[in-house]
Amino acid sequence: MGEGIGDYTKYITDLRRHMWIDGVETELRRLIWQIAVTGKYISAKIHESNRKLAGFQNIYGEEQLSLDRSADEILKNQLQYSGFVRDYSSEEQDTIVRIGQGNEKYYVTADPLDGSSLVDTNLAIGTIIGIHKESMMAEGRRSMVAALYITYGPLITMVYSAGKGAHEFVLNREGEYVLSQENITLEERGSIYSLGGLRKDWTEGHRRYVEHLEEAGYKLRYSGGFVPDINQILIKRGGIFTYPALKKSPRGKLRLLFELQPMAFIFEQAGGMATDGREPILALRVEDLDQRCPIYIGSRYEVEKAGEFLKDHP
Ligand code: AFP
Repeated sequence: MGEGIGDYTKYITDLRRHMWIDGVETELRRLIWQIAVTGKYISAKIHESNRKLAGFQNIYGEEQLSLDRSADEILKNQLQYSGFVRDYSSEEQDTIVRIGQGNEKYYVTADPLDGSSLVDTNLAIGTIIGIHKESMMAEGRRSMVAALYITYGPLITMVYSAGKGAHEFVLNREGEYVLSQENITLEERGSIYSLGGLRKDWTEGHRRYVEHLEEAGYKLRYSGGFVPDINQILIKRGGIFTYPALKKSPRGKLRLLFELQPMAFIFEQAGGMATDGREPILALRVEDLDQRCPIYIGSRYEVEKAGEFLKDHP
């Protein structure tokens, strides 16, 4: 029998086949694939790191970059001249960097290695990516076309959405991303909560909200790594992650552009919600690269309930 299309696709790794079947635009498909591939190189860097960070020298007398900066270099180099990326911005860059010729379709934001302070404890960490079709200094809902995160844990997994649902892939022994969970959909409510910030710094409204969850028997799950903590809420199909406004820092800790927008994009695609306690994250305009923002992200019940408590006790 001739090599029909059905035979051909079995040679394509699941990630590319999945995006192709989903009708993801060709250049976006190739861009997501290129970024997913960097996950392998970043993972290799994590495993080769010998617990030393920036400022140390390796045996050749070269300054050893911190893992964050190494991951950023890998991503930027992979995307430079890809033909798809006009501008690149990341937590490791002071400004938006023009890495293309200026006529490319997409703009990429990155938290190249979030949670890097956890590496020496061998806890899971991750890479967070946002893909925009116009300048990233805008509302996410208008500029974003895709988002993905890679979790470096016992397995390397990648969750992406290009606006057609949220899907998880696992990197297999052959170095291919194989589909593990398709069209992930959150329940109306969950049973776990992940709470950032110190209790003594919480506002009255946030404290009352947390007490409400505790009275309802929610289980605490918090590692200090945004990516694995968020990933747990998604894979367990519900619950809430929050890093709230604090008395001394009303904008909280996490960055709107590099951390919150991509996760909000994915969670909305999975039927969840993401707000700053009042407004949807994707409705907020990015005013500067380092803009921080409180976050309530997870299943609908918990995010809406947070809004009620914060409205009654600002
Ligand atoms: P690092 O990247 O410096 O490890 O910070 C991780 C992080 O930005 C995010 O991944 C966590 O959700 C948050 O900080 C944890 O903050 P706390 O240490 O204040 O709980």
